[in-house]
Amino acid sequence: VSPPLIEIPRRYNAAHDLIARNLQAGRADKPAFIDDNGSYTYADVARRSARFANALGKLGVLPEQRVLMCVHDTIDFPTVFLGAIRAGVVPIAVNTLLTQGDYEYMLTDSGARVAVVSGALLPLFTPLLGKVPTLERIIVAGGRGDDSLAALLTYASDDFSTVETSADAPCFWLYSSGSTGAPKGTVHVHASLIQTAELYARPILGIEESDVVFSAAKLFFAYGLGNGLTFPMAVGATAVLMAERPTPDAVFARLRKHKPTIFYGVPTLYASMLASPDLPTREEIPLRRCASAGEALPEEIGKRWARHFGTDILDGIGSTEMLHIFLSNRLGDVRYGTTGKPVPGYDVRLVDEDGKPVAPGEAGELHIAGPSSAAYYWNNREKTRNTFLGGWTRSGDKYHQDADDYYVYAGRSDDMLKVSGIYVSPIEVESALIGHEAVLEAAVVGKEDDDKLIKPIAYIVLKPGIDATPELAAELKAHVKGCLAPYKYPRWFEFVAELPKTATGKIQRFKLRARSA
Ligand code: 3SK
Repeated sequence: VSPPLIEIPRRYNAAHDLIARNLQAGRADKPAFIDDNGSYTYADVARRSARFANALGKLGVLPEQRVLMCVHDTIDFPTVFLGAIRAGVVPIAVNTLLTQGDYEYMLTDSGARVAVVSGALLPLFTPLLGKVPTLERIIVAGGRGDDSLAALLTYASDDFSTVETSADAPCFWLYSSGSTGAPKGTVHVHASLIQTAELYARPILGIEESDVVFSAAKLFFAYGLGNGLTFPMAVGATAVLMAERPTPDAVFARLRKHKPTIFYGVPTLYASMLASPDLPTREEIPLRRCASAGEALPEEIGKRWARHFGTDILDGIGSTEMLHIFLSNRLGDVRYGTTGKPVPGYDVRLVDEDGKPVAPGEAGELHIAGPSSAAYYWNNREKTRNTFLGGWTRSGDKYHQDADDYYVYAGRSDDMLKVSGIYVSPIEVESALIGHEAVLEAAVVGKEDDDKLIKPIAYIVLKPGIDATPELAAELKAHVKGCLAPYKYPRWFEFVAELPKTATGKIQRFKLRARSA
């Protein structure tokens, strides 16, 4: 395992660094964030975060205690996230699309005393006050009343001396969901945010001070947090925030209005954008970099995007546990259909079920070692031990290397299908299906046939205006048989309106498996 490439001082506060570096560089008056209501300079971010840090003190929240934040992408997100970190308090940014039961679990598990919640989500949280014993107060982001974040900020002082923290101290958490079991509070330390910016954003993405960035992936997701907060702040760029759901139309409106130079999305979004008649022309938007993660980017989508915009999509993979992307394509070296090569500063290995390195070309589980790895899972020794192995972190993703050493995604370690005694990668079958002109999205899982033998079943989302017919199913079957080894074709086809996905765009195969059982 390589030594870290970037040294971080022992006494280090991540939020202080991200703010102070911009003020010291003379960027106080430069827009740091633009949301649907306005534009906020680096000085505004410094002031707002200082006010929130002071407000937490007034509420009696102490360093190392937790604040849960369920906040849409507006200026309130950086205010709360950075303000808490400056106060030595640990923010837990959670997915805004979950159920009341999920939030109850996270509040109970984390013991957060305060929750900051976007107004629209308040009905899910109010019943938890009194039910979750540790929860004392809910602050409403976006509102105007006595309980609002706006009121708290109005009455707090701008003067705040950041609490001294250690580079290795818990800084923030994100909840990571597996295919089974309760979500895990993933504890990240102060040094990790800047490591992801220095290892991935600067050298691989090539982000610069002059960039305007827009991430369709939300800030509560590790991918979005780096894209829309850490990376622009690390270099003094400007980030566009969007509270709305990232539909193609919502994204197009921001692209046209703010003209970002860097865009970050997930493959499903790229595919829907390309399928839309309202896709902006390359002349309308000065895009110079695009990134994708969350699921493997189909080759065809990457190529069509690059042809349309004249800019490649840099497909990569990261994880909540590693905080951001550790394997990626890079500028001038994009091989669509692969996730590229390791980001310098990270080591990767492919291992078999016994933890032994696989033979060249064979698929194995991807393990990663690098300086942005989470410290542990809160309250979960067993899963911590199972995931964090010495310096290595298990990803649960299967990869193989092609003849030129590019990494090719082969599904989750538990997704591979054994059909007639031979492994079939559902991803490979999906890519073949997506290559058919009628198919927008496809997901393949295993289903038992009459003999209780596993065979592939395909769930298909068709492009708008195309009818689901038995003839089309037969055509798709023939298409896959024509592209892949004959045993790999799906034995059944189900046409669906949409695929079940996590907030980050990953297909929830376990739901499809349950549906096909
Ligand atoms: O899903 C991913 O590929 C990803 C990328 C960056 C950060 C976090 C995640 C989960």
